[in-house]
Amino acid sequence: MNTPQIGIIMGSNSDYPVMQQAEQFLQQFSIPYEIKVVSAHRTPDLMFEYAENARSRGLKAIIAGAGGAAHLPGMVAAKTTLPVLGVPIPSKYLHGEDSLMSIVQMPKGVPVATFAIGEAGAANAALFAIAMLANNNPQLAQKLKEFRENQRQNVLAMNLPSQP
Ligand code: RP5
Repeated sequence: MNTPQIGIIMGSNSDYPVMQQAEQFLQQFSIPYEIKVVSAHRTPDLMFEYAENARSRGLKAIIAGAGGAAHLPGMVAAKTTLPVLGVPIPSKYLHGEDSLMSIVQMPKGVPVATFAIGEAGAANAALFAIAMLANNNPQLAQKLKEFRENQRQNVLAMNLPSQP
């Protein structure tokens, strides 16, 4: 059994369509991961337990997505010294700007690496976690390089309707 290296958590299953982007990248790069709903305000004891035990269980980083008053990434970061990568989830009335402000404005001393609102943020959080793991894994670093090269080729092959 592969020990999970990255934990993906989110405040609600309604966050999953966004956080799935992170999951897909971890799958694509064959990173052992775990994924679950952990709510800061609805399951605070579970959140503390998760954060406190994350390092001893072998996780190397936690990707945490939350929306609204999005305190999950910050509270998890308060209870672990693992890198915490925060993904602001788009919210109904403030469209995720509330989530972004909640996650990005961590007071000095307890960092949360904050990504873009929504799918791009979730995808980039996973790619960032993969880049961290790649520091000690040359094979993974090579895969990441190939991924970037594919993207480069895709852009070079792009044509516009009015382009000669
Ligand atoms: C947050 O509240 C979650 O992260 C989610 O983005 C938001 C709404 O949750 P639900 O009402 O959909 O469960 O805790």
